Amino acid sequence: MKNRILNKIILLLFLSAYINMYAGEIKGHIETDANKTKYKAYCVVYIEKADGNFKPPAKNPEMNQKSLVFTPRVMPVLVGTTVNFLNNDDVLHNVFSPDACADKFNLGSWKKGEIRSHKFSQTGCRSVILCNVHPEMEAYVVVLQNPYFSSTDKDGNFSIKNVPAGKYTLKVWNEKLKGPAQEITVSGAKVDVVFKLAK
Ligand SMILES: [Cu+2]
Repeated sequence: MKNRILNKIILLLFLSAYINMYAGEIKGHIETDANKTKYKAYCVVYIEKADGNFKPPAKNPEMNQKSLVFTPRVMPVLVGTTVNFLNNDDVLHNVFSPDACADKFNLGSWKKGEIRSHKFSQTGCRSVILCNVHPEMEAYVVVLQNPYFSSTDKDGNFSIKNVPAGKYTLKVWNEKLKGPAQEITVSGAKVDVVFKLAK
């Protein structure tokens, strides 16, 4: 009996080492029509569902307000993450979201150099972030089930590192454009993916 348990433990240890050995990177880029290239920079590529208990980062990610612009415009976060909204302008902003999945939060107004925060607790929420004072200000927080996600760079490139070996559904989110989900298998090597986005 003891031996059997021991064998099981050894098998599990080997299995987890094996899986780690074959963790890989998902990388690729976004393609759009020639008149929609600006959206390449504002995509989130993410694994829809992964096994595991994931903890939000110890340090809250920050969404800056500078020169009447939210930066980053699109922020992917693990569910349970608290986002800090930092006012870097001489004027007051009033940051809020009308979305129920983000508790319709309204942080009020605060001075330059100060921070107010909101915790995003609903997986699947794509919360628009707005300012009551400046209607042109707009950003998005994309709330995800696991930490295997990537924002695209200005050319639409993305990279998700240290993904455990396995089969996954890889998705892309953009405020305006859409692209089909892709079934991928991670097994040590790099997985190259191209998403073609359209309206
Ligand atoms: Cu504002």
